[in-house]
Amino acid sequence: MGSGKTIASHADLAINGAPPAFAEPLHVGRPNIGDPELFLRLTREMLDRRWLTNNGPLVLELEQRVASYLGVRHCVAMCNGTIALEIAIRALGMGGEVIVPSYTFIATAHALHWQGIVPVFADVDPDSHNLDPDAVRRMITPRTTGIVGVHLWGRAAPTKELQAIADEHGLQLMFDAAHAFGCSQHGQMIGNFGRAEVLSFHATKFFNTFEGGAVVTNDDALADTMRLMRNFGFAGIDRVVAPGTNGKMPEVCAAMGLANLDCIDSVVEVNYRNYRAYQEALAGIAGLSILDFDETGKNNFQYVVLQVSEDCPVSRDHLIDALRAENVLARKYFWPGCHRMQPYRDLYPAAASSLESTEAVADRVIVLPTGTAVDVADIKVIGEIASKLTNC
Ligand code: T4K
Repeated sequence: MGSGKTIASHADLAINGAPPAFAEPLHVGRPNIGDPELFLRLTREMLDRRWLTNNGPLVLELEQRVASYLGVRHCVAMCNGTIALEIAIRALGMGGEVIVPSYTFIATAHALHWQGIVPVFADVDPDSHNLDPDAVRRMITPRTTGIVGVHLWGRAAPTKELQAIADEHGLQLMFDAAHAFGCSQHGQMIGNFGRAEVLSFHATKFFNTFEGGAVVTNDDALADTMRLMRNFGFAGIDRVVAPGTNGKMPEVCAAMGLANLDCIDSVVEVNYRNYRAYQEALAGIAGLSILDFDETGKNNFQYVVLQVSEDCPVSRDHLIDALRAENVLARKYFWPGCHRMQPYRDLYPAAASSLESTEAVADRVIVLPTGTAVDVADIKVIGEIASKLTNC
């Protein structure tokens, strides 16, 4: 809730010494809590059952409900999205070099590097922020084994073009769909593209299980392999048939997922309302624009992405500082790009030369607070702050 301060001039801005517009911080990624009573009931029942993890009934129910929501054959629930990525990458037999965007959360690159695979960063399309298929083609070498596309902000990557490249070169294709639960492309739910897609149910995602994630796939054998890998390679009591890790989702996380699943439509409604309110509040401000979504398909609208162009009278970083002074904790996701973070910066110093659009996009984006903890009145205040800041 806003503090009620009037923003009539520059002097009213917190960056110029005035009190902040918001008494409490507005976060990007404040968790949405669907049905707390259902969560508590499911948790109580879990405690009574004394079945806390290892493929318990709540995890099985969540897997079945997520799979049917997405229209996909298998959902393999995991302890988080990063382990889900690692397991999917390994189950697909990727090695050598794998092509990924650099403009993504660092987990996408780390999930490869962690397993001794070289992430080869391909540039993005500056308009969509997703992988540019031509750039992907340019990065293919004899050592390339796969492509990990990312549906950034929940906006689908160019799945058809990437599948064509994968087919032509005999590469594995999977997607990091951490942002894209509940989104679609060409009438098909995300979760059905490539050989597998990875979801994140982290607390900051519009649908959360505290920590959690899943790999979804239509490939029966791949799902079996990933279930083995998730549970140390156990194929039964005392029988280990393959190397594995511990990627299991605990029951309490599945309880949270089930309590949130019934409410996702109402969360999406709030996210959509906020997205439209931001568009309205920021309309007409020189140099600022909200990245739009294709409303002919399904979107979760969980990220409101503001782009600050070169003709904006103030810099992106000044805007961030000024918003933070007002207690609007906007973020520079995914600045500066994985290739400018360690260890990749030292390992692959030449990568930057082919990532011109990645750097340009990373330098102009601000992600704004949204979700059920943010209301339209808050967004109007943020609009007034931006308007005063840019009206030099
Ligand atoms: N691939 C992609 C493309 C991803 O974006 C991610 C995760 C992954 C893979 C990996 O999935 P997981 O292994 O995480 O399941 C956050 C999240 O931690 C991360 O899950 C997410 N992407 C990324 C985009 O955002 P940070 O470092 O920005 O988180 P943090 O701690 O700064 O939290 C963000 C804001 O949310 C803060 O202002 C505070 C607020 N917050 C956070 C938590 C956890 C709350 O208000 N309550 C909370 O409980 O990475």
